[in-house]
Formats: sequence, structure tokens, C-alpha cells
Amino acid sequence: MASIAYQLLNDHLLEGELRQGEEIKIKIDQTLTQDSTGTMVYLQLEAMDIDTISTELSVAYIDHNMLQTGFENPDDHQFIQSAAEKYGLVFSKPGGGICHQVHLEQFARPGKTLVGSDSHTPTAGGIGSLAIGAGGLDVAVAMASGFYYLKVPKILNIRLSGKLPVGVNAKDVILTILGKKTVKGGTGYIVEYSGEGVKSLSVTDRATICNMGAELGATTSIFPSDEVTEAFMRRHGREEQFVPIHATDDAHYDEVMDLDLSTVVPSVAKPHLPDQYAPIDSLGKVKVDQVAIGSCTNSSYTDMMKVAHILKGRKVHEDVSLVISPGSATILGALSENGALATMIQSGARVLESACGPCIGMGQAPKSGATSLRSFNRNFKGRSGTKDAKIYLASPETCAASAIKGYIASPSELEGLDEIKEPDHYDHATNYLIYPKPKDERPSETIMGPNIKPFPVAEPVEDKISKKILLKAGDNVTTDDICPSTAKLLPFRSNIPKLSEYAFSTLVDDFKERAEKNHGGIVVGGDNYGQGSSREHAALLPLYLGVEAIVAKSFARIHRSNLINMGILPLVFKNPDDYDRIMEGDEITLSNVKASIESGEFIMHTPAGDVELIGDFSAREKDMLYEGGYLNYTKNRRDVE
Ligand code: MIC
Ligand code: SF4
Repeated sequence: MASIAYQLLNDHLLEGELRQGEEIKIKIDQTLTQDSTGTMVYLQLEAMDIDTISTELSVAYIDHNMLQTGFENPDDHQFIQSAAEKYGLVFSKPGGGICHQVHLEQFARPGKTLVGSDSHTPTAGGIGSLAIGAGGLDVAVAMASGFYYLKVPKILNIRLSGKLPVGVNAKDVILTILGKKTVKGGTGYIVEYSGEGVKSLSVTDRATICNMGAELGATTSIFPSDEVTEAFMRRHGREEQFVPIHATDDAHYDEVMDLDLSTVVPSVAKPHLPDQYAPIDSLGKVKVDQVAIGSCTNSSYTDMMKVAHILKGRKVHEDVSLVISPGSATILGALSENGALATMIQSGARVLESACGPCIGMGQAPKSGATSLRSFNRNFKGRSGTKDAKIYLASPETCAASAIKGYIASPSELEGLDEIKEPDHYDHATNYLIYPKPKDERPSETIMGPNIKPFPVAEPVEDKISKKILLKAGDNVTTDDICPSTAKLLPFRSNIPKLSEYAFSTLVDDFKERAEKNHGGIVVGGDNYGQGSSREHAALLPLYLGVEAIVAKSFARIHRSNLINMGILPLVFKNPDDYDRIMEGDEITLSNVKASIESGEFIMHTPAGDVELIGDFSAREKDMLYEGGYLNYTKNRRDVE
């Protein structure tokens, strides 16, 4: 009768009907935050005026803003730690590891719901958890109230058969899927995996595949919970938390795709999108300057050991800088005990701490015009910290082989490709975790350093909006375009005024000036506007700069919710060709906005004539827009008590 996704949605259903496209309210068992979005989450939680959380488990990780070149990042860490103490959260100290990897090892559970303020939260789908990435405010509400709203997605079933050849990684599987479906192919879907090929994939392989479901635009991805899951949980000392979960034979799927794992080959995503799939054989000799291995996609113990086997007794090419960041302190500890760390160091690799690091441009920016090959999940322009760098994505095995060869090389060009045997038991690095104190011993205040500034809150929507089109952008605008995040800017995630100077700066140099000169305005985009990160900063910066509506051909899921949460109208062209009639600099008017929100039909008066727009809002979303965003909505209803 039911897919895994629908079983879990049904088990957690609080309001609404499980009918595709309908908004439902579900119970949330767990939340996670990381530091780059977390400061805003805890500022919002503070604004909700609660004293304890409603989830079974909430964890606050520090893994993104790890460079401490000034007081800003450590101040943010301290604020988050103090919020964790005040509200009764588990706090994972800097050095403990990347949130998704640590969560998979120590906390994620089959059958549980998880909402996280990071778009790669679906990584936990690898263990059979229904794990969804969301904007910070949604996560704050989930913590405060224990619930989350979502539109019931369609289900895409990917049936796996066969087994991956040695030297081919789960990363090659998801790159293959991305090549076929593109970065917007998963929008509106949960991707559910099944078939006899599933049992040949470890939980961390499954997690790699679920992780990059975010790049498909999917709401989440999920695998069954089976004997492989049980063995994983036993190795992590959590076998009592195992529950089996399978789809029933007559499960309904909206779309089905078949993939034979034995046909998957070592591959890359070429610059600058994760769907730019190419088999390595088709590339010719692409010289690499930098190779980076790690990230929440590919930093498991097994991935690290595959890398160590390839590096053993070999030397990193003299023109290549190889950097490796193991995903968690638990893994780093295991690698140091079994000698793999020494192998990596002897090969000439630079070993970094367990954190996001170069994935988010937190150090290791490539040199000008460099080619950098990374085992990460995103290769958006500028994300590495170097605007003209060319980033390729590949598996850890391909990365290691390429670091030796000096060009993008298939792992089969080198020997050392063994199956990896996992330890029977992982020794968790629990000393990085701080567990909450009993309620009456918790502090009543958080600690805020001078970098933490108040965040903007929207006004109720105006009935007439007459504004200029400040920017007309193309397809697939990323949240890295709207709110760039490099080592220089990440320290200002809790300082919106400062961050707003860089709004849209990968696209234009003067967005803030344009917005100030025109007292706010409208932004126009193409398809899949706001893809990528869950950062609500990509809505907060436009809000702060007076942007009242974004008009696009289509929106990425999390960003669309973030815009509504911040009281900004996300409107879609009824006829996508009308995009061509709008020019940057046009003065436009939206009248009868309130009635249009109700009906879902908007008319935008433009110099080229009237353009029809659609705003397909749920009843709750309409109220949020009328009332000036989710925070006002929540406060108005005391919904969190
Ligand atoms: C990312 O991979 O883009 C990030 C950085 O982890 C973001 C979160 C953020 O912007 O802080 C994400 O994926 O949501
Ligand atoms: Fe961190 Fe990169 Fe994963 Fe985002 S994608 S959570 S920056 S490792």
C-alpha cells in the first residue's frame, strides 16, 4: 500500500491529508543545525520566547565557520553553545565533525523525522530517516513546537539492480542520476530507492546518494532500513535503535527509473553545476591544480580508507595540492589508530580538521584560473572562494588517483582498489559532545558577542507594490549567487547589514546601491531560482534591502519557503515566455495584492503590457504573507506553546 516515504509521513501526520500537493503538518522527532545558519535559528528561537524544546533530540553542530581569523566566528560558536545550554540541546563542539556525518554515526534513526537548517540534511535518508532540509525559521519552529509543514511531494522510485564494480563509488551513482535528471529534476519529489541493488550499498554509500538528492532539488531521498542498516547501527553501538522499514509490494510511485549499478562508471560533474555529468573516459587529459577530499558527501571511514589505499606508497603529483578532511573526529581517530593517517601524510597530502572546509570556501581557495577536483557536492561558480576557478566533482577514489597522476584519472589507472573492511566497532569521539543539563540547572540567558546584530522582520504585505526591476537574472540562480559564502563573508551570517553589501555579488557589483537608490524593488529570475543551500540569508538580504517580490519561471523548494517565511512574495510567470518581455530597470506595479494572494492570480503592469503571475499559496502561507512572515505569524498565534 505504501512507499517508505508515505509510511513515515503517515506515522507523523498531525494535520491535513496525504494527497499530493496538499500542505500537511508533521511531527518532527529530531532537528539539527550547523553554525552558519544556526546563529539565525537561535536568534529566532530567542524571539519566540520559549524555555525548552519539543523535539526528542536537537543537536547544534559547529562545522562550517571554523576559521577563527577574528572574533566573529568564535563569538558565534559561543552564542550557539549558550543557546544549546539554555534550551536543552546537544552541542557538538568545533572539531567533532561535519553535522551530517556525525548525525549519521551517532544520532540518526530509521523511522524518525529530522529537520535541519542545512540543505544536505537528507543525508540521513541513508539510514531510513525522513530527513528534510529547511530554512532556519522552520527549524526554530520545529524545535519550539515539534512540527513542520510541507507540501506532500510526489515519489520518484529509483530501482537499483546489480552491484558497483570496484573503484566505482556511490558518488558516481548520484552523478549519473544527476546527469539524467538535472538540477531541477527532483523538484517536488521524494526520491525513494529500492531493488535488489540496495543491499550491495553500505549505509554511508546510501548517505552519499541521499546527500546529493539535494542537488536534484528533491524534498528528500530515502533508502529502506534493512540488515545493512542494522549492521551499521551495531558497529556504532546503537543496534537497539534499529527498526526495519520497507515499502510494501503494491507501493504507489509517481515515477519509476531503473539503474543497473554494474553499468555505472567513474565520472565527474564539470564546472559549474552538479548535473554536468561526464564519464572520465570522455574527458581527455584535464590537468588538476588542487584536489580536495571530504565534505558531507564523501568523508566516511570507508571513503577515507579507499583514498589511503590508493595513496599508499605513492607521491602526490608535484603540481597538485591535495587536501583531505575526514568527516568526523570518530573517523579521524580511527584513521590515526590504523595508520591510514600516516599513509596520507607520507604521500604529501595536507590533512585538515574534520569540518566543511574548502567545500564552503572556508580556506583552501584555489589559485587563479585553477582546476580543482573535489569529492564534494556543489561546484557553483565562486563557491570555492576563487571566482575563475573550475571545479569538478568526483568520487574520493577518482580524486586520489588524480592527485597522484596530476590530471583527472580513472581509479582503474592505479592499483590498490580493494574492498574496505569496516571495523566491528567504532569508538565514538564523544568528548566533542556536550549534553544538556537538567532543566532547573540550565542558564536563562544566551551570550551574544558584538558581531550578532538584530535581524530584519517583514511588514505585512502592501496592497499596491510599485517598484523597479532591480535585477533580471537567468536560470538556476543559486543561493551562493544571492548570498555568497566564503571565508570572508561567513563570519557575518549573524550580521545582515554587513552581509547585504554582497547581495547578488556573483551576478552584479552594485545590487545594494540599486536597492537603496530605488527604495527596494523586484528581482526577476528564470527557472529553479534559489537552488542550493537552505540559507535563509538569501531571503533576509533581499528583505533587508527592501525587495518585496521575486518573479521567476520556477523556484527551488527551500528558497521558496524561505521567501514566504520572510514575507517576500515568490511569484511565477503564468506564461514563461513573458520572462522575455520584462527588462531590468522596468517600473512595474502589482495592485490588489491582498486579493491576489487569496485568489493566487496576479497581474503585473509592465512597460510591455500586463503580465499574468501565479502565487500558489496554502492557507497558512497566505496568512504568513498577510502578517509579515512566519515569525509574526507564529507570535500572533502563540503557535509554539
Ligand atoms: C552549503 O552546502 O551550501 C551549506 C553551506 O552547507 C548550506 C548552508 C548554509 O548556507 O549555511 C546548505 O547546504 O544549506
Ligand atoms: Fe558542509 Fe559542504 Fe556539506 Fe554544506 S555541502 S554541509 S558546506 S560539507
